[in-house]
Amino acid sequence: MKTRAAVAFEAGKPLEICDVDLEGPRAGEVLVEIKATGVCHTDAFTLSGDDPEGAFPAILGHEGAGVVVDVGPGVSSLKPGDHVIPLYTPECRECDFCLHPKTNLCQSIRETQGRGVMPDGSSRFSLDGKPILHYMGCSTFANHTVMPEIALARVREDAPFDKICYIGCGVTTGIGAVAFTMKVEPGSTVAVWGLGGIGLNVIQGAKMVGASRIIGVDINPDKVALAKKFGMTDFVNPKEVDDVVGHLVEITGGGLDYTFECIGNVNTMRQALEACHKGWGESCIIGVAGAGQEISTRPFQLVTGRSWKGTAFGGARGRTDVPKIVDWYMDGRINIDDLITHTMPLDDINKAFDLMHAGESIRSVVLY
Ligand code: NAD
Ligand code: DAO
Ligand code: ZN
Ligand code: ZN
Repeated sequence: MKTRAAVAFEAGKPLEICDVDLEGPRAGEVLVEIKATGVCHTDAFTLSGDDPEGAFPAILGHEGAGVVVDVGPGVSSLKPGDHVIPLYTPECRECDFCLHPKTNLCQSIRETQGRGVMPDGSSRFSLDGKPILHYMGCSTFANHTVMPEIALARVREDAPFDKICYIGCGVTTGIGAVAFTMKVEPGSTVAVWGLGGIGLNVIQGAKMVGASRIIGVDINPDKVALAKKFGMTDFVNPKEVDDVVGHLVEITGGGLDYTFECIGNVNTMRQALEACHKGWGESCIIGVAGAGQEISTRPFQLVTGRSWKGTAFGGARGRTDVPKIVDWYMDGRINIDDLITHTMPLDDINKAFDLMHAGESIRSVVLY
């Protein structure tokens, strides 16, 4: 079949809207009509050329929601008409990682997904007979995509696609980092570096679990109003403070119980670790740093009881946890609507990247 897609032909160039060829689902695969997709910082990171796994031409996008159109042989958990959220972190429920209680990093299709192909090693997308790569196993910047069954979470049918698509990455990453990865306890103090599409979800996660103080750190003061609405109690602008770590340690009487880096900057990762309380503070890296970059701190920071952790997709096991997070949204426990600041048709998708780079959007959502 033909489907309309935004194709990344090469790094650093705008996406091009094309009618591409899409082959139907093979064994264990599912054809999905994407109804809405968010545009995440990680798509921009890959398009920039900084992503070591980034390969072109590709159809980017990993934060979608849609409807099952067709299933390949052997697919048993999904049928046409089911509403689904694509998962860039699949959940096969069989591999050593899925069976281990401490990780969500299913490895069953990791190698092929990282190369931009389906588990059988081939791509379903092509243009003029030449293959176009998949991206993060999802490729939601196409009106239709083919995905492995194990990388689709079935969700309730009354949930709006234009909101729940954000659960496919940003919402789950931020809230999950707090609730699943770090298991922040009620009454904890929390600081969040970067008040963007991920950091604001960390803030609402921290509020949801009952954190007593939630400090936001960002160089853009325009983010303050929304961050306060989501639960931020204090704001620190590094441009107005000489020593961010010293300032945070001082205003918290010794440092934070938990910190989260949601920027992808190795200097702020160090700040977030060193602003943790001596003896027990724990820092979580969420931001993805550029290829070849390294983090550093004095080892004594860890010797004296601070811990450095990281999270992918908020530690969520997608097929199990994503439907629950959709329920949290539908029950009014989490706010997604106020984070979706812009919507646009696929033809205008490059505007979503411009808005992101200008710091004007939290989330842009493309509606098909
Ligand atoms: P964003 O661009 O929406 O937000 C980044 C924020 O950081 C902005 O508000 C910006 O003003 C602020 N900022 C930039 N430099 C700063 C500095 N030096 N000090 C303080 N604030 C600064 O980005 P996002 O969509 O929220 O994504 C954040 C990071 O999370 C990215 O690196 C993205 O790739 C990563 N990410 C990780 C996962 C995961 O599973 N680990 C999932 C999704 C996204
Ligand atoms: O299993 O080795 C692995 C990696 C899984 C990929 C997880 C990616 C998480 C961070 C990228 C940002 C997501 C938008
Ligand atoms: Zn993302
Ligand atoms: Zn698995």
